Amino acid sequence: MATYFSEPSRTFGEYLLVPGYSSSECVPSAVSLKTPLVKYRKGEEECPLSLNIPMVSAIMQSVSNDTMAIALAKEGGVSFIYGSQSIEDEAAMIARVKDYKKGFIVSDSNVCPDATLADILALKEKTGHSTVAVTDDGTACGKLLGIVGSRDYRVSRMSPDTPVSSFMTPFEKLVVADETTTLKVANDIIWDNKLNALPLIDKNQHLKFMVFRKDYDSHKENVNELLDKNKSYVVGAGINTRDYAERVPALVEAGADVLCIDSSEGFTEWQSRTIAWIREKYGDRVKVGAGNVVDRDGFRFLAEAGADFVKIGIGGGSICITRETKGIGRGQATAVIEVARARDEYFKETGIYVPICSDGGIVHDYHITLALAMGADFVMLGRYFSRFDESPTNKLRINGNYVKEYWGEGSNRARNWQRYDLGGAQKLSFEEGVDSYVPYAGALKDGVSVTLAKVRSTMCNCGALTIPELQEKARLTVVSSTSIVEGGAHDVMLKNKATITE
Ligand code: RVP
Repeated sequence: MATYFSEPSRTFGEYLLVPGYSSSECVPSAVSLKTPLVKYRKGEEECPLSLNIPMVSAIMQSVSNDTMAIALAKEGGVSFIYGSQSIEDEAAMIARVKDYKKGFIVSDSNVCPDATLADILALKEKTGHSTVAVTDDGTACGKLLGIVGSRDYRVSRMSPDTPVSSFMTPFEKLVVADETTTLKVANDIIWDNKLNALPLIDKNQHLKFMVFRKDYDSHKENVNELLDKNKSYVVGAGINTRDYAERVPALVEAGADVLCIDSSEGFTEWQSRTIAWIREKYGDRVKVGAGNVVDRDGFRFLAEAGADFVKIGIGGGSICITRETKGIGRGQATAVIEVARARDEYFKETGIYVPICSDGGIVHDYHITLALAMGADFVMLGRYFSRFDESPTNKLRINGNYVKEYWGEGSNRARNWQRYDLGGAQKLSFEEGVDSYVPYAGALKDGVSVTLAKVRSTMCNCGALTIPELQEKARLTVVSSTSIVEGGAHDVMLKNKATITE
């Protein structure tokens, strides 16, 4: 006979934290959000790889590219670059993150000299950046012929088909510097010459980087940034259970710090085979997470297979329709609670702490705090990060509102069949995800800082200054549907929705 779970499967929105005592020392600025990313042994002084904030970005085409990875590592988290692309392209993204030099930007707005004013305006709309490099071949590393800034043209007085070469600031009039210039010297040149941007070129006049005046302050502000021992940003990469023998070596070679098997269902022989292959080839040197699972048995299976962390969540993602199409999954809160117990039990038995990640279904910022309180070591977010400037997707205006595109790996747009692969035909037989829009939310740095201010504040309300302390002290209650209504603004007329008539 089938097994029935005695508890219904619940999600984050059904829980609240009940405050505990907070002393005068329990203030948000004293909270540490440091958390382990990969497994460690009891007694080991430090986890081999930790996060400075408990957030990682989802292994998705519409979320985690190199731009996202750099932005998130600056804040202390890690992106897992999506694996549903060619091995070469994924490795190139990893290499770009590792090669990234703080303050030195590879120009993302470039045109040929025969481009027009209309092209400049379209590019500005797409990237949001007003400084455009004019290079002989229109690429970020072509021969630099000039720069177009917003002061070089007047839209109201110029025809849209005016060629760029007639209004750009030509190379002869530009202040440029050699590619070996340090950031400090570059910033001095910017200040001395009152520039907005300084192009750095090689000896053949080819563009290498841009240094922007507006970035000056942000270089100094990233107190939480997550760096490896060579001072490059830490980055993760998604892999699958099919082409790992080719993909893993390429990603390791490119410098990936941690890998994760990306699958909708992780309790499979395919995952244990993938981990075994990695262990045989690299021992413990290459770190690899696995998942997704939603219960104790799934966790134990992956922990015993040697996973460095285990990811939890089936069917809870905002773009995911797995539960509707296949009838499998589990409420995210229930899954996290059970897997956290299994993780603690495994730690007691073996002395090995295998971190767990709650993946998907974070709708409100406080859901992150709930996930941590329920035992997650960190959370993976897709929708949340897709809304920011740094996600790889287009920003559009729909019905007067700015939105960004966001699509699932199981949608026809991504067609990531390896994520849903059960060893059959190499294709996506039916969709398990949708293609959607999400409200645009500006710069990642600003969004993450507000989110984490809320997390720190709630932790203090629970009397906790660290994530382990929160997990120990948290007191959680299930809420009734009526009390959920009580939790929002109610029985008042919201000012921004009310129409005043005299
Ligand atoms: P969310 O943060 O709620 O948007 O969920 C993101 C998660 O959803 C991903 O990390 C992944 O586990 C899952 N996902 C990605 N694609 C799909 C799908 O197409 N069904 N689901």
